Amino acid sequence: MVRNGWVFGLLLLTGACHAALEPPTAAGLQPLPQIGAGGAVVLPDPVSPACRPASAGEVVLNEYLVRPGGLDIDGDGKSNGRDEVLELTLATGSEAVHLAGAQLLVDGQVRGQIAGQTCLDPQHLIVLVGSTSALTQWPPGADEVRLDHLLKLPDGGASLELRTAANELLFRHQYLPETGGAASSWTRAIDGDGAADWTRQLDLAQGHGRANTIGLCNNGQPACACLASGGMDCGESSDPTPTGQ
Ligand SMILES: [Ca+2]
Ligand SMILES: [Ca+2]
Repeated sequence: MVRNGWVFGLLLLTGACHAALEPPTAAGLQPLPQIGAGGAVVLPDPVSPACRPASAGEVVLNEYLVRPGGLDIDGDGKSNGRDEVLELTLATGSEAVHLAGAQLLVDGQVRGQIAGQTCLDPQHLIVLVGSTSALTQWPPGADEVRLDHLLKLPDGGASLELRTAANELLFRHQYLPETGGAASSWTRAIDGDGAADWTRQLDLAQGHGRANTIGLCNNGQPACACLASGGMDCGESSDPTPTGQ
C-alpha cells in the first residue's frame, strides 16, 4: 500500500510539472522579438490587434535622446546609435490604441515604420527604439515599440514626424543641434503634456541629476506616478521620493 501511494503521488507530481510546462494560452499575449543569427533582432509575425490605430493628434513626443554620449539605454554594455530612443505618450483618454505601420520621418524622409501590433495603454509610457537596439526590460508601465530600421537621429538638429499608415500626423517636433557637454535626453517639463516646454532632463530640478528617464516619469517614478488617472494603483511605487536612479 505504501509503495502504491508513493507511485500515485509521483504521478500527481509529474502531472503538475507537465501542466506547468504547458505554453500560456491566455488571449492577448503578444509575441516578443527574438535574437537571430548574428545578433539581429527578429520581429514576430504580426497578429491582429484588439484595438484601433492611433489617430491624428493622439500621440505626444515626451522625451528623446539623440546623442547617447556614454549613456547605455539598451543595456548592452556599449553606448552608440542603438541607444538613441524616443519616449511617447498617448492622448486617448482610457482607450488603448496601436501604432502598427506608423512611419517615422526625419527631415521629411521616411526613416522606417513601427513593426509589431501591440495594443498600447494610454497610462503607460511608450519607448520607441531602432531595429538593432538590444532587447530591454523596461520599468513597469513602459511598453516598447520598435522601428524596422535604425533611428539614426542626426546630432545637428532635425525635424521628427510620426505619421499613421494613412499619413495622418501624430506629432511633429523640430529639435535643436546637440552642442556637446554632458549627454542628456530632452523631456517635457510636464510628462504627457504636449504643450509643456522642453528641457534637458539633466537640468530638470525634479530629475535629481538623471541624464534620462526613458520609460519613467521625469522624477524617476514609474508611469503610474505621472500618467495615471482615475485611481490607478501605483502600488509601493507611489512614494514620491526619487529612487536615486
Ligand atoms: Ca547600448
Ligand atoms: Ca521619461
